[in-house]
Amino acid sequence: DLIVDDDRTSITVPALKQAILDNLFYVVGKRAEVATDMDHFMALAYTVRDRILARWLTTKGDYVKHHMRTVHYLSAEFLMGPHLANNILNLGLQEAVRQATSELDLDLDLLIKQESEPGLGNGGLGRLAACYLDSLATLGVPAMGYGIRYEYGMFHQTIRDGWQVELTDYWLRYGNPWEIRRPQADVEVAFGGHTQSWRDPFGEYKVQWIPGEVVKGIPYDTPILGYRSGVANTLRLWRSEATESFYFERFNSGDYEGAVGAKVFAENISKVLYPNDEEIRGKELRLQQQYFFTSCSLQDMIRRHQNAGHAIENFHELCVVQLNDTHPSIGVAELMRLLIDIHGLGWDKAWEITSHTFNYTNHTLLPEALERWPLPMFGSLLPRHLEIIYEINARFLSALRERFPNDEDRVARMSLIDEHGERYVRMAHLACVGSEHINGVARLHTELLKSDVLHDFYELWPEKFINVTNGVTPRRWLAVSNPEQTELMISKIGQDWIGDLDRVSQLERYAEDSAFRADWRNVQYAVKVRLTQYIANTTGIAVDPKSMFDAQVKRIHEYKRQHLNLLYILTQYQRLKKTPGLEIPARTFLFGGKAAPGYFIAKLIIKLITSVAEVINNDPEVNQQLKVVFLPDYNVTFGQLVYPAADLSEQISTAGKEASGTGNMKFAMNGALTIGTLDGANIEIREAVGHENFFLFGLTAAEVAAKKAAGYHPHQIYESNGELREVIDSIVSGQFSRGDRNLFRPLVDGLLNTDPYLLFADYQSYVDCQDQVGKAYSDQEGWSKMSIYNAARMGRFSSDRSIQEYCRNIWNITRFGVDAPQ
Ligand code: 26V
Repeated sequence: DLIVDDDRTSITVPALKQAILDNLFYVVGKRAEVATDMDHFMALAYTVRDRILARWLTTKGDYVKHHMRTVHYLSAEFLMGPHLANNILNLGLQEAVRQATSELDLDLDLLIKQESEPGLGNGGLGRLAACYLDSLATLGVPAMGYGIRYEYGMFHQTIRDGWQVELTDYWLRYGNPWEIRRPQADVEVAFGGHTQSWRDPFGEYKVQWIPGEVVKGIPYDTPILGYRSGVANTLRLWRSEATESFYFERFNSGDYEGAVGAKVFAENISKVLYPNDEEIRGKELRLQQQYFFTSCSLQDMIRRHQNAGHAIENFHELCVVQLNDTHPSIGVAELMRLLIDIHGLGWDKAWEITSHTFNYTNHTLLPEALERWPLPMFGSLLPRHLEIIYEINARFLSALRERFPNDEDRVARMSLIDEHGERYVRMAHLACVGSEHINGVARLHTELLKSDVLHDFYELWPEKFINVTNGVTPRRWLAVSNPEQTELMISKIGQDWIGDLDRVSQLERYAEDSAFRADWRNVQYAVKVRLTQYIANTTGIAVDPKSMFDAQVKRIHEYKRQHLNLLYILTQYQRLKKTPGLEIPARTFLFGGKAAPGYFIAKLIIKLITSVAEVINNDPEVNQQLKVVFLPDYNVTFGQLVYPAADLSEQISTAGKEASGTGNMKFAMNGALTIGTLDGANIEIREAVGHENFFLFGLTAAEVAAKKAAGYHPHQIYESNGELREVIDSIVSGQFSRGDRNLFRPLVDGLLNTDPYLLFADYQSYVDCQDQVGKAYSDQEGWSKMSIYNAARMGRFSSDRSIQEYCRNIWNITRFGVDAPQ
């Protein structure tokens, strides 16, 4: 009953052409003669959307009809990237659309570039959610993504005088052709006020929450296509609006300021994405956002569950929730509230349902990133939830005391309330207590959760802990972004690997085929030329596509150590200045990434990169061998350009700090070699591709911990390492700051005195390893072999594999695809 090809949605070339012209006229409202590239993009997007709708509505209907257990992925961020090219691929319309647009004299690649990406995420966590939606739909898993429709997404970055400057991201300016507003499915969310309790006629204790404010959540739905699966799942994002009643009540009683205030309060909630890596603690609007989208989503789930004819008592049998970090963990208390206060269940039944509904993914071990809310603020915004949390805590702690008698230290450590000094609600503890499973995102990360950050919870409930190593979608990150390599691969091993990445292993045998290696290099060169042109257009810097492209693109953070990369660049610079004509292979160092607006040292790292780039790129003694480029405004769209073009991938975080990394996987799939530490998923990537095809350096996580415990003295390393000393001295000398000896002092002093991320401890190991990389690159045949082995052994790192593990080990979902009940 899947009708996708009627008069209106036929996929023949003539029908596509007619549809583009019709949509241009009837939806965009333009004649072809005056239409802009943006108008043509919109017309094409609507043409593609029309061909998604039948799949979408059929999928929805099937899930209801077959009573399928459904995954609800709750995430404050979805970093989707542009939809058009991905949807065309997943529909299997690449050739037809190219033909249709070309017959209309339209440049398809130019139209694709018109789409402004929905940047509704910061980085790894938000992009992971997007890859997982792709895989869920591809595998035919009944699933829905729930989040916030921020009006302003991740800020845009420009560089002025070498410094980052932030600009707002009004991504909805030209309209969003992919979303459908569904005002009939709105819900109400309350804030503030107080609670009242009483005994009902049967003696039952009842509580009513009298809120201070009520806002409305309106869902906006975007279809998420599976790769040639015929399935389209839904991403449902909530927008906050004022409720008419609250607004008008105040207005009519003459309280105009109150009315306007209520409207501002409501509309602010979904206004802007918080840039993370910043001190979020104590930002009340952030807590409002988290509660808003979590409450909207849970109410929506319950309504849909009941509308499908199911009893509330069976909620957890049909609905499973994945908490993407602690951001939606207030959901544990909210589901309890909804079940008890609204649906009339008793505590025990409500807890049985709740604790079998939620699962929690942890994405970071950094202590400053663990969410805690000041208790007074929490209590005034969510008074009923605080009561519920106290009750959950009382029951949890009394069970804990039974299990571990006379261990009040443990009780204090594990309590949902932090009582050392100022009191806080600990969101990770709430998530752990309320969840059936807790998972880390790479093997090492999960082990460190168990031994460190969540050790007490692991001792109490070892069976809850499970690892699911991250993955990325080969559709967007290979087939869409690297058509040149994809075409070469298809010519040798067919195209099944796009939907089943384990099959790329068939590429292995071509590593030993010199003709194939030559083709592989030609493809790589063509892709690098593409990036070279983009760099010239955006920065004016001329780079040589024959040089090694050495790339580090990710958020700017001290633990990711962009400045360690810089120390090597400066080391090479000093060597070349000392020994003119020194033989080293030409290298282009590419950086991209945003610093949180309030993170001064990260911004100073950007300034140092751009300052070093200016000096090196303009120094004729070295600029044939070294180039440094900082590419502004790194985002998904730009990632799609840089991952395919890189020869070397920098994954150089301090061991134990990067939970997984996912850029590491995108690079390797595209044939880049990795220089990296034994951190996050690097460890598993190195195992998969073979130790001989990976450039390893640096301390292990255990060595890092031991070094810190023993007392780490970076200044001694500075004193005893001549090359390092010269590099550091050159930064302080003002050589890269037009004589200003103070500019980089905060950065350098931090390294000399504390160096919390152990750059100096890893410096020599990194430099030696980078020198080995240079030697290896000089042997192009050897390099190509390693590159092919990398690409061919990345099957495990498809997000399809990750999602299969979630289905099997966490969600208990065994039926894949609506047409294939097992
Ligand atoms: C948040 C914050 C907030 C306050 C200050 C410091 C700080 C540092 C990092 C973060 C990010 C936390 C969430 C996140 O994006 N984690 C990333 O998740 C990816 C997907 O699992 C994973 O690959 C990355 O290693 C991890 O950093």
